[in-house]
Amino acid sequence: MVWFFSTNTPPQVALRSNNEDSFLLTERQVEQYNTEGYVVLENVIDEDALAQLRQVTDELVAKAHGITEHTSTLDLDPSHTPDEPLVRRIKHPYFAHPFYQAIAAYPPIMAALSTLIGDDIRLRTGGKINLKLAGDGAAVEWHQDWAFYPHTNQDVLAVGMLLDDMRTDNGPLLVLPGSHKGPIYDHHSDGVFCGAIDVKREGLDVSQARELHGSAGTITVHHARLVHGSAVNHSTRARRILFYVYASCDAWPLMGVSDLDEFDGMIMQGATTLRPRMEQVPVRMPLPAAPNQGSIYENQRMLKNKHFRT
Ligand SMILES: O=C(O)CCC(=O)C(=O)O
Repeated sequence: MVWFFSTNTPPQVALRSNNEDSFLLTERQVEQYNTEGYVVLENVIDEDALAQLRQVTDELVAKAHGITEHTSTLDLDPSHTPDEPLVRRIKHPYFAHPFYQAIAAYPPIMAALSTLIGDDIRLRTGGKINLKLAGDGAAVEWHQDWAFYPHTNQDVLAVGMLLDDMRTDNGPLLVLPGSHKGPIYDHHSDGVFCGAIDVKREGLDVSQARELHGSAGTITVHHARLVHGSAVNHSTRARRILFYVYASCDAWPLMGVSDLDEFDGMIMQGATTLRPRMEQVPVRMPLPAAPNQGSIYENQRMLKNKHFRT
């Protein structure tokens, strides 16, 4: 594996071949994204990159040995102990290791996304890896990413890079097809943002939800407004996914930009603009903020009527 570092360009992952054009989406895949709000793309991450992604992740997780509290990178499972470490999530991996920076700009992923949100692509935030470990890897309650970060237009999506095979038994990502065209549901509990939908209270029927499956190296792409979640992993196999959110460079966060250099420093491809594109989009602001900050698991603790059994 070769990394190229320079002060001007993000590090890059070496490709098996210069064939990123073959990752441009077909009309049918674009149509699926537009009508159903998601698409699953197999064999996007090649074997070398996947091996390195797993290795770097294992190294980070090993740092949980001996610690008692969450760190800025490691979100610990409630049953974690210093001797039997259990990490639930790696927070902001982009800032934790250069390889995660490289994989964020992986050319096949950029090629695939350019067919959906155009050639000017910005990474939003440092991402996360949900580890959903074997045994009882934590559920993620139903939610819409848009509820966390509304933008001026909806060319905003999340990419999930599968480190492990994802099947029915290990807590696959569940999506509600077409829900990205519906309302933005209330993600509040007791008047405070909790990052989860009380599906009973909101009258949201999730019985038609679909499981997303794929082998390690597959990527999932879902629209920021799509309702999604995932159940507990009761299997003997981990289900680790690296999630990155990308937006068209002209989609600006409605919560504001506090540091323009940092914002523009996350452009993976193309050019910035100071003229956000405005669309008529439904919005509920994620305020007042959740008292339990740190990760979605902490936020969602506030939800009273949990859908997934823990
Ligand atoms: O890990 C999962 O299954 C879902 C994760 C997710 O949607 C999130 O963390 O926002």
